[in-house]
Amino acid sequence: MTIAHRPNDLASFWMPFTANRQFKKTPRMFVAADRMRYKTDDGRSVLDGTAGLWCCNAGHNRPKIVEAIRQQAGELDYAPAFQMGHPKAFEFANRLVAMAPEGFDHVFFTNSGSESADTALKMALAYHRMRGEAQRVRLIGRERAYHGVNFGGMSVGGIGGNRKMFGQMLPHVDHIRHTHDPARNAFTRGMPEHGAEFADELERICTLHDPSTIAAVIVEPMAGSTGVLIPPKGYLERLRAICDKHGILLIFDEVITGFGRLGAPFAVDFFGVKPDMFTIAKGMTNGVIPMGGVFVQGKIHDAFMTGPEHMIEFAHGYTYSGNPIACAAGIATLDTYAEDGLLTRGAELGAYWADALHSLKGLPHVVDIRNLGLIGAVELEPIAGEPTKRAFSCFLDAFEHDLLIRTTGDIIALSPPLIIEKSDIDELFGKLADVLKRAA
Ligand code: PXG
Ligand code: PLP
Repeated sequence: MTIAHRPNDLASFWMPFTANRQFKKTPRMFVAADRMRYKTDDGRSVLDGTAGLWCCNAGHNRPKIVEAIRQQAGELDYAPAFQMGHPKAFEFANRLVAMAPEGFDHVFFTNSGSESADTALKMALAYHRMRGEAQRVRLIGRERAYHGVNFGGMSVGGIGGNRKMFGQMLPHVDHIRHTHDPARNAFTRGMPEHGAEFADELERICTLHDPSTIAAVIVEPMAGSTGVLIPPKGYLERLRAICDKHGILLIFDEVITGFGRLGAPFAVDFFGVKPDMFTIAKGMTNGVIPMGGVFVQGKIHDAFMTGPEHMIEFAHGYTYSGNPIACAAGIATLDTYAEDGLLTRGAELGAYWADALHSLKGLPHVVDIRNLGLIGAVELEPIAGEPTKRAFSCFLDAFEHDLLIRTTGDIIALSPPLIIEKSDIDELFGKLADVLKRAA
């Protein structure tokens, strides 16, 4: 086939989180996308099993979103984010607050999940300082957590490979253990039974550091990037109780779980546990335009609204916070989610999805399968001495057979657009079963 869209020199672009040398020897290029399918530069149609990178929740090329972006670009392309406003930012914020769980009255805009994580951490530190508790400087994360790649999120993050090259990071950070416990929970459908007590490690850390020095605990309510770790029953409630007891803020990172991924608008709705703040990105604009945000409870926002009125209350923000085109895309995204019923579609399809996913049990190398909402993970036994190689080979083989999956370590992660149909689910798991049967 012709490769008309392929650039003739791939050297200049240093690709993110990519095996650059491997990629540039055998490039994998998408040139178009519509709904559940990508099109490759050699004309193949590839089923999107990952909603891009967990972000295109309404699928691709959705007309309302495309049109909103076109219109906004021709009407108001950019307005200064600091000390100036434009109507779409306020409209989008109002729409978001209206759909957020009760109490999350304000939203701060960023451009990515990484910026959202760092923004939330800075808010937590500043909040305590505004209230006269400036000694609360510690931030607690969790092993295997992903909160993006900026210094704050990396520091509270817990994926060793993302940290080890970068020196000391933020001071005053500690981590509780992760919740993965395959010995007790392998092949669980939905939330695992065992492991609520892993939250008690926070109490130990409080004793060690003196809880009055801890500003915030940040966790993904369901850890996505590390390979889909689903919180054990009762675990998040216990974290909340320990934070409450010691006056510590609890931050949920909903960059992946937000906007319908679990079958409810947010993980806060799904799990029924309320943090003090939560971050969003990805599905906020259907992944089409970069945007992120932090929802905060009224008490957080209000603590800043003191002092002379001409003074800036929170010395933080980005050139593109509330960018008009991003806001227009976001509003159209929310309309699309509502029209298609996507924020609860995961609840309707979840059982069918889980049945299809768990039918892979017994195939070669499969040591665990996990699911929640429209998320799935298949954990493989690593090749001895060559971690990640088996899953990466599966990724390459799946792509050659017209299926896009994600892998992290030796875990295959699935998170399709929420518009997925039962026939697509059958196709996805049929293809994946063949991949696993061929796997070395
Ligand atoms: N927090 C969480 C919980 C995330 O999942 C980020 C922050 C960072 O967002 P940005 O927009 O800065 O990338 C994320 C991003 C994967 C994968 O395949 C996951 C993410 C990004 C890319 C790939 O697991 N999560
Ligand atoms: N670096 C320099 C030199 C800048 O002037 C700015 C913003 O004005 C930034 C970084 C931050 O950029 P952004 O607001 O897009 O995050």
